[in-house]
Amino acid sequence: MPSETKTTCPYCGVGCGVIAAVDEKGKVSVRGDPDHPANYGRLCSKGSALAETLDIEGRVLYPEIHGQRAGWDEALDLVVSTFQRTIADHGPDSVAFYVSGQLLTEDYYVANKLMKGFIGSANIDTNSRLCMASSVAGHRRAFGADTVPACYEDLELSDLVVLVGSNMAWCHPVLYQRLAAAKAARPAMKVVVIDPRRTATSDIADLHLAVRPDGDIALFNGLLAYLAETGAIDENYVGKHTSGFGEALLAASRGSMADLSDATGVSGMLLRQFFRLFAQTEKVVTCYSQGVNQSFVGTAKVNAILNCHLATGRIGQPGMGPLSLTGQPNAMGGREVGGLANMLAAHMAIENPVHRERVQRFWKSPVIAERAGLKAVDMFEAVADGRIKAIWIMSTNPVVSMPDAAAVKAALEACPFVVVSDIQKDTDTARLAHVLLPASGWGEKSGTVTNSERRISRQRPFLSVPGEARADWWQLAEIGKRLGFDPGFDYRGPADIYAEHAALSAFENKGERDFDIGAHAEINAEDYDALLPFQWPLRQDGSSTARFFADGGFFTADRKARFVPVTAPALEEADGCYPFTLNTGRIRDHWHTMTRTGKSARLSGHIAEPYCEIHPADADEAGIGDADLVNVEGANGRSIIVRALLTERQSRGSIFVPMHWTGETAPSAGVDTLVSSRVDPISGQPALKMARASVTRHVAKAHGFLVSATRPLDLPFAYWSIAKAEGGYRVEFAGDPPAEGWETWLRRSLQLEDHHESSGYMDQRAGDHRLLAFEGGKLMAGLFVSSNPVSVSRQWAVDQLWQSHPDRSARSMLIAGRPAAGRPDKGAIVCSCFSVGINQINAAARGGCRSVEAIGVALSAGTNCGSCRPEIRRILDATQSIAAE
Ligand SMILES: Nc1nc2c(c(=O)[nH]1)N[C@H]1C(S)=C(S)[C@@H](COP(=O)(O)OP(=O)(O)OC[C@H]3O[C@@H](n4cnc5c(=O)[nH]c(N)nc54)[C@H](O)[C@@H]3O)O[C@H]1N2
Ligand SMILES: Nc1nc2c(c(=O)[nH]1)N[C@H]1C(S)=C(S)[C@@H](COP(=O)(O)OP(=O)(O)OC[C@H]3O[C@@H](n4cnc5c(=O)[nH]c(N)nc54)[C@H](O)[C@@H]3O)O[C@H]1N2
Ligand code: SF4
Ligand SMILES: [Mo]
Repeated sequence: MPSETKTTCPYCGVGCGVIAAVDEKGKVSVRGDPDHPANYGRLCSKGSALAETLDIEGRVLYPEIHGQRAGWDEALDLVVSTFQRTIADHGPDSVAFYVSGQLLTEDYYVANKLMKGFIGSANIDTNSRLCMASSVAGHRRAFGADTVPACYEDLELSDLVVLVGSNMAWCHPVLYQRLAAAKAARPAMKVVVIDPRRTATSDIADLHLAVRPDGDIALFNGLLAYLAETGAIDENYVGKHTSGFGEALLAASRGSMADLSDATGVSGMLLRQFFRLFAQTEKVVTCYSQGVNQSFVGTAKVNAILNCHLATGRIGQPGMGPLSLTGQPNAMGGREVGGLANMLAAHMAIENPVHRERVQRFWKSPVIAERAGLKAVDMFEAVADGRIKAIWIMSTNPVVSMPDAAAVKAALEACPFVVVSDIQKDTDTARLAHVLLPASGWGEKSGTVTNSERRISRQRPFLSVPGEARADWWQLAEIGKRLGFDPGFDYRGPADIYAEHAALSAFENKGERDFDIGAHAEINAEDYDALLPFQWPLRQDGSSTARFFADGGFFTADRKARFVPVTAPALEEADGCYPFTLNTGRIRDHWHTMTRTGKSARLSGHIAEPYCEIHPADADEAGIGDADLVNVEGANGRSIIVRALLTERQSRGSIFVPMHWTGETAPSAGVDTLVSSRVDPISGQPALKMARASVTRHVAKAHGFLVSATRPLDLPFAYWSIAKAEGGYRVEFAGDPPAEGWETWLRRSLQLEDHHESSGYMDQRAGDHRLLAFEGGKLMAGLFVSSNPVSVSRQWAVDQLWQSHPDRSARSMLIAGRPAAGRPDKGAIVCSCFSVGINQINAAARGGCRSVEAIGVALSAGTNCGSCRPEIRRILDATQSIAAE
């Protein structure tokens, strides 16, 4: 019998329950936990592929000092002595921690306690600054606390779900499936998507408003004005539980419909339809994510949305309310422990002296940070100009994910002391560490995470820890003790830390703080291990609430919510040199900088190369064809090279580039090198969704595609991108031909030996080269080079790796890069669970399959995790409309 462990998915903020099974041979498999209230058994493509990402390839196994293996004592002592010396010479603000919403609450709690209560600086910030800071600031302005008032069930109970700046189908897929299922069961329910792009999420939308980038404030202000004009305001709620409505309404007065249409980029007709729907529907949930938060006016966008819900009293009741979708698995836990530089702990405020005194007394700490510390962008600027001289980075990869990433890299290169805790060795950030500390990863570590609906769940270990990796909390506590601060850090395990965190949440909390899990203040290790998922608050007396604010009770001094007057910003007009707005974000099957999802061939098969979505008319004007490579240049003069993807889903004048590619996977495609570090002045969150850029065709002498059983040692090309494939790797590249010649390069780079036979074809004039390498008749490598982007059936070529191709005729097919007649080419993978390609779906559609369900019956596609169902629907729609033409 395999042993089974209930745990929580380490990716997005939906926070799905996972059952991990380990069989007698140590093989891991995962499935959704049917009892977990976030997912009731469902998992998306990333969750389903978790078992494929647990190998130890590339893991950091031992502490390293300057790239050399070291013992834990030696590494920790070096961290302690350097931090101590820096603090003694330059004060506590000369050191910093940059942490992550992917830490567990227990890790995060210890990091925050050490920095704010014992080192005495608030220079601890987190990648949540790039992610949730505007929501936190918006909540605090309106509600007096960072409270998420709604829960997931509200999506199912509502009659109108508005998704603003959220690509839920790809980024919160299980929640999207819950929404899609609710809409299928109750077709009267309406979905509105507000996003400049027509994403996979908009496929279930009744209305898609392709808002102008950052046109959201104008849109929601327009809505507020409309609600007032049409008598849709809940006067009773507004009068009893809020203040400031008049000012907010004054700021929102919208001018003519034509002006509003200009400001939002949405036609008057669509705007009216949306306004009417919102005004006439009582049960409305508005979900929002990075299209709202990651903006230079992110906090104002959040308040513009909250204003509409407060004005209609649609908050805290079943099926109603604003719902900020959190990105990372523990974005919420980080907020609860106060992991942001401008917060304290347990939702207390750093600027409040009563709170500071209370936390210090509870921690029995020698000091307490007196003022907010540096926010992420400022923090790396302080590293660059030498104010910060020692930094510890945990569980995040800022050299890739921060705006103005090249400057962040340069800052860390120049920083006297960089400590990095990670699970993978070769990340772009880990490479710059003076001290690299091996962290235990998902499946090895133990603790809790909080999802978007305030639900706390356990992550439990089911694997042994490789090498000398150690939990993040342990690393932090060891430093605390070595700095002389025990007993403050003398924890036996995560249960002790969790109990302390719970006790602090209830400490002198007479209902004036929302975050209260006092019921667990004395939890023991056994009960902690058995903890079932629950929503906070869970107070000492056992009372709880699934929703907040139906009857007011806000966390401001007068317990009333604040309307915040917001005005739409002037939007920049297109600039002659940089005519496009550059939008960035995520793809379905990869997670951020791919250190984990990049290990899975299945997940890498969906989209295997960095790309730039551009409207066909814009591409046409710029002389760019589909599958061309393009240079995308940012207003800072830096440029990246990515593949052009022409699509009408993209609005004109705007391009979209995903954030996932790094120095390890496609060094010329790091989009954050182009994004400026402009931030929202209130939240400090960078405007990652909006940069200015130009796009031109990238000219290269040679374009190539390589499938290989091993990873090439070098790729000496201006552009390359590598992805895991079943049995090996797939590589796209472009640049000058290698000086040593194609064959010599290939044999050297793949370390092919004499017994590897090769066969090939060369047409010097056309610049075409085809080289194949075999071992005992099995394909080990296939290189396809041409003077233009090569047309090779990618998935088919990948499928040939390790296959026997004994005779000349089989090999000539390979050289042609196309399957022989009757030998199927699946095409690009759509369903990663069952490896079903677009050509197979098209063929099934031509054969009579008309629905996603029918495709499921015929090909199994879409029947496991369901993440690809929106794409299957889109492919069917396209084939049906072609048939109708
Ligand atoms: N597959 C996958 N899922 C993930 C992640 C991942 O890496 N991969 N990461 C997780 C994390 S940490 C996060 S934060 C979430 C992010 O989840 P989302 O916020 O849903 O994802 P993004 O792709 O960043 O951006 C969402 C949308 O905002 C739109 N947008 C851009 N500008 C504007 C604007 O001005 N107004 C409006 N209304 N919309 C705009 C973009 O076109 C984009 O479609 O995803 C989480 N889930
Ligand atoms: N252009 C652009 N940039 C963006 C965004 C965008 O939409 N557009 N989104 C932003 C957002 S919302 C986010 S959240 C960030 C995400 O950006 P990052 O946080 O930089 O990305 P990740 O790849 O998730 O980095 C997590 C790191 O932690 C390591 N790790 C995994 N598990 C553990 C562990 O248990 N312990 C330790 N110590 N390490 C571990 C991983 O190997 C990896 O190196 O990117 C931001 N950057
Ligand atoms: S939706 Fe997918 S990535 Fe997010 S928690 Fe669930 S299984 Fe994990
Ligand atoms: Mo995020």
